[in-house]
Amino acid sequence: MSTKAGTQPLDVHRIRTDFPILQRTVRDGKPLVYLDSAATSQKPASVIEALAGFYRTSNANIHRGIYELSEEASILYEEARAKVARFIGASRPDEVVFVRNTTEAINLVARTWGVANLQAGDVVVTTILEHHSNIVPWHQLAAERGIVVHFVDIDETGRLRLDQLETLLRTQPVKLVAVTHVSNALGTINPVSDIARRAHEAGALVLVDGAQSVPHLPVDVRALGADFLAFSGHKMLGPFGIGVLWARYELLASLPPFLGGGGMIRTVTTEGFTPGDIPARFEAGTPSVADAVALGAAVDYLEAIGMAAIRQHEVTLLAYALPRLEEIPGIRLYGPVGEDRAGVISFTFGDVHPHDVAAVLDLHGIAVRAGHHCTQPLMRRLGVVATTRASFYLYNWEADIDRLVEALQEARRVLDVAG
Ligand code: C6P
Repeated sequence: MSTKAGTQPLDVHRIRTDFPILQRTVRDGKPLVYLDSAATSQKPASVIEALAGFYRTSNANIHRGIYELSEEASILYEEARAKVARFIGASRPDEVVFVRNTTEAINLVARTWGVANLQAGDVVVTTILEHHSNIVPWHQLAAERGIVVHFVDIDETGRLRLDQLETLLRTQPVKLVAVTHVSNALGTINPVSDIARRAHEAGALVLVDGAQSVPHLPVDVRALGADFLAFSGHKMLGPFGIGVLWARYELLASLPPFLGGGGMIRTVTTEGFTPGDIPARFEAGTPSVADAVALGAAVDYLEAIGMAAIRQHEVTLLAYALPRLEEIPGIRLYGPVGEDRAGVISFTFGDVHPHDVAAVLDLHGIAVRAGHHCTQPLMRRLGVVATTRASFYLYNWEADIDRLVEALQEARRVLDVAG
């Protein structure tokens, strides 16, 4: 059977056998229901093996040794870069800078492009949907350099107020629009290519936080029209400790270095240094070679399944989950309903604290996240201190949602939630 998007439904049975951790039990023998992929994804055996295999057979420092192992490690590292570049539609591999995570990628932009280009009074526009990692670096520049940070609000459905963005672009000296592609708390998929077009017309650059989009949707940097894209390997089946900053070649080549040290220079004298070429200029010190190689294996895995099929799978799960959750008395769901919604469901449950809801679900073997999700401004905007959040990925299936709904029904009785 073909789905609406023309993709084949995922064979989740088979996919689940690729993820060793999904075979384990938790809390006295209960099968694990993992609904926290927005925090970090689980890893298939091929990724775990790529990581271990690198250390077993190819471990050496890169770009330094003139011996076979080092050459091999260097080739594997650069092959991983090329895979990531192809995966996101980059024009060339050297547009991909390996960093530790999304947070570091955004800080890199603030500390290089921001410091070189932003003066007192210049405006960075971000949004109320952002993760702290796309807020705090701009607050830091505001404190240090006197830039001004403006926040685009959301409407009652959890979608961005593009009219506010338009007004800011027309009336303020906006130099950068820093926006998340997908909200980690509400699941809102922002119209980033539209935002980029508007920003560019006003002469501003666009930074896209792709932490929650690159793992879950087909993302093509050219179609997106972004100038910078930041994302983390650990949310897309890869290991911790590796992430990506992508930027257009000419833009990246115009930036000063980020951290100083080995690997990022062309020459060093007692008087000074000249920076190296990109991307090495931004990869000071020994990089996370094995993690990059394993990220390459994660990209192979995602490409073999197909990003359109993964997206369609999450749409199907959402369509199954939302009406079932809505039926539970006392539950309040947040986020838009429609095609611009990713597989993230934040909710509150009567006046029970979200941590207590998550603790009860944990007793059923269900892993969800509760808290502010590193989006305190958004929580304040919604008038809550926290939410409970279930998030999906390619290895989740309807049985996981059935378990969640059953556990919430029982939690309602245990916690005495008013309907
Ligand atoms: N969100 C969540 O549970 P790092 O930690 O650097 O890999 O990713 C930061 C980050 C940036 N932007 C968005 C939209 C994110 O969702 C995250 C990470 C996790 O929602 C941990 S708070």
